[in-house]
Amino acid sequence: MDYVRRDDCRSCGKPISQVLDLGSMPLANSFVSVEKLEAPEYKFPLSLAFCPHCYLAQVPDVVDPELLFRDYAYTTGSSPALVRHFENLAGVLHRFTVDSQDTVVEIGGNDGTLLSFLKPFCKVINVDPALNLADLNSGVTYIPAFFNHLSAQDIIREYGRAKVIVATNSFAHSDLIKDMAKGVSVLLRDDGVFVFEVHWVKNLLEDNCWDQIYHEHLCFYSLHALKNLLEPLDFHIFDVKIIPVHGQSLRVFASKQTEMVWPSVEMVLKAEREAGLTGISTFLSFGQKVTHNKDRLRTGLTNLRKRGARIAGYGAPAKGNVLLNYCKIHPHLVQYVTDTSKLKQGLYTPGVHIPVRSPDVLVTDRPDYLLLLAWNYKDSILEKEQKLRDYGVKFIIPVPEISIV
Ligand code: JHZ
Repeated sequence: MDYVRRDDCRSCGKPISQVLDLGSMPLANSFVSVEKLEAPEYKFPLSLAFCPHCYLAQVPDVVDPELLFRDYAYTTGSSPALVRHFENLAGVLHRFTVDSQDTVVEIGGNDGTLLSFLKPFCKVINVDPALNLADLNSGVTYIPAFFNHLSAQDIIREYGRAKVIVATNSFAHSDLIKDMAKGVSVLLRDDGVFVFEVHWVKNLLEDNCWDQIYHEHLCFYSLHALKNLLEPLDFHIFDVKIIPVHGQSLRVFASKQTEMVWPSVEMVLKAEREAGLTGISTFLSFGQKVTHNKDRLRTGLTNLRKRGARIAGYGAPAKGNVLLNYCKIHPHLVQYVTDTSKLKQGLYTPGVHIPVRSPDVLVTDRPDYLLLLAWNYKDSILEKEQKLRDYGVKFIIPVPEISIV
């Protein structure tokens, strides 16, 4: 089946409650070729739910992962800020791999950006279901598979157990998160460390970055929810860092052995309690804020167009496609979007079918406004595009509140 909707929590199994309905949504990374523009597209309900028992915020709408991840348009290496981030993370992981025979396994390692920084020092394996990304992983062992307890056992048979297992965002991409965690437990050496990064639900709510909600992102974790998920599986979360990635993310360190727990863990838990992340009312008011943001953005763009302004989009991230579709922004409002990824250029955004072009077009065609869909790189993009801004091009930042710079 292509789609199922669950009414129980994927972490604790108890009933969940819907807090936001984003309607029928195409798959956020399924860019469309010109030949397929008239063909039917996959669209599925998209909503957010909260589990009042273990505090996991989650998308209950589960799309077959074969449709989502086998042919993947997103490449990490297309965003220089992210490449720098992974270089930094590689430095952190390198501290846990003292021996050149140690193995680092990455779950969902995409184009191998992170592992490329580690491959001079240890053995590196990328387990990622995308069939189209294998060739980008030079010098990295690439296993085109979904990570679960079965693939973990296959890896042990062929390569042995891992000193480090790392997952950046992919730990939020699976419906079967307990199975993924069990796979980590099987594959990880007893003295090993599981390091993962996930978008922090506190940031989702406070910075109103609702466009991060799509079928790939099935879990929006708090540290509370992560402890409730991982501790019964005998993991100890011993450290956590708040990092400025995709808004704000958590970098979590867990092991199978009891380690000294750093004060950071209690600090994050305290911040979450104060932010109301263990109560459903916080999530319900977020839902209302999202509807308001959608209405304002659509009205604002419509008014600009009525006054004759030309608007394009900057970046074609997956989240941008959620924003364009939920706000019903068609090519009559935003003529085209630009993206640095060659895999996206020449295609059309899913659902609303806005053409994706190379950023080079902006040198000659200067629109009046650029809707910043890749808002998570705002600072670096505004700096990089200073010349365009000097020519009078304005950037529209859609979240947390609409602003024009
Ligand atoms: P970016 C991806 O989401 C998908 P996306 C995935 N599901 C996930 O979990 C999250 O990451 C975490 C372009 N760009 O990183 C490059 C420019 O054009 O926000 C990218 O296509 N010019 C794995 O897709 C896109 O924008 C620029 O100057 O929301 C950014 O995508 C820069 C900096 C980026 O992730």
